[in-house]
Amino acid sequence: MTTAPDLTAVTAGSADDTAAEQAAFDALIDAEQRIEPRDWMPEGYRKTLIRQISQHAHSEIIGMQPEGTWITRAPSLKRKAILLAKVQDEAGHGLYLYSAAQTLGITRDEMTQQLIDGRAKYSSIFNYPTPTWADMGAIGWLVDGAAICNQVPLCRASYGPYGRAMVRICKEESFHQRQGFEILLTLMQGTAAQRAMAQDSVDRWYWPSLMMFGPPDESSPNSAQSMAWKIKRFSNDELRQRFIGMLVPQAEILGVTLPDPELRWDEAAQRWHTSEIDWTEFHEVLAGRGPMNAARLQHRRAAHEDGAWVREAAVAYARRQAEKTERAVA
Ligand code: BYC
Repeated sequence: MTTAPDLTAVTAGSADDTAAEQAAFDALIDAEQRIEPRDWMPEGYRKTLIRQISQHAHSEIIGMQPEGTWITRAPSLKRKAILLAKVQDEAGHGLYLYSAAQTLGITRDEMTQQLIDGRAKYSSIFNYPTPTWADMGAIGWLVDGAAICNQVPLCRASYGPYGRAMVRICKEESFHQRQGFEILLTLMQGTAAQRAMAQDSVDRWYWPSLMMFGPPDESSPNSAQSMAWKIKRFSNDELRQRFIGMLVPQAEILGVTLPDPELRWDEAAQRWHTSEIDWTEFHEVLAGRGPMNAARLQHRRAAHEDGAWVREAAVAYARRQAEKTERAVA
């Protein structure tokens, strides 16, 4: 339904022109200025942004599913209203991000097709199940907490539409994180069974939330270039460390235990010492073999097919409106 902007005018040119354009692009990046959709940009920069922003958009859209199943089962009207608002925010984030990616010359239809065909990646974290209400707390606290650590620096991403979209998204994520923390706090102040449910949920979500930051720096093929282009501002491991530092005091307030017996602050190395993350599990999930990969994609595909009549009706309506305008002008 959407058409890609014609970018040939800003990408074509002689070798001299290209060198001058590259120099102008480099100067903008060096000066911490923003690159805007109509500015010249290297093809690799465009592709990297389309890859990252579309994966991020898909994550928000698929990320509605694990929580969406709890909307009808939330334990009170107030909890239901809050969860409904959070899931709606995630749909909104997906839409801002798809719009930001569209400014780079890919259509919404292409991105959707890549997702439902299983060709696109989305965050590994959304391939885990949500069997208990406490999972709504753990997702808010850990998953949105990790998202904030990862995404606050993205507000300064060099590509204007991405950085600006992230500002609003981060404000909303911070509300999401607090609501998750508050769900866990309430459970931890409840009965023994509620405390056990909260701890079990933290045990299941802790390691996958650390995987959200991506592979270790030495096995992250995209980091160096993305940091040079100032899309990413910190490495995967730097952000993971920052996240652990944020969790430790909060876990103490909650009264939950982070499920890593080796976790401690290493004063000499000035970093958190942790057990080894299970990278085999991470790669299995990325390869589509996580506990919920197939169900998530199947659900998204079915929703897309069920919505076909809405898209067709919108196109037919737009056509009729255009014909009406044409007749009025004639
Ligand atoms: N899951 O070279 P690397 C949310 C892929 S939604 C899956 O380090 P990069 C929320 C990576 O794509 C939050 N794939 O890559 C929503 C790459 O593969 P390709 C989602 C992963 O891009 C609803 C390969 O591994 N957040 O908060 O430099 C409810 C090598 O990695 C993952 C974002 O999308 C992963 N965890 O760095 C609640 C943030 N990690 O593309 C909450 C924006 C890595 O080369 N994205 N891969 O085939 C980023 O900041 C970066 O893309 C990453 C990875 C840090 C994730």
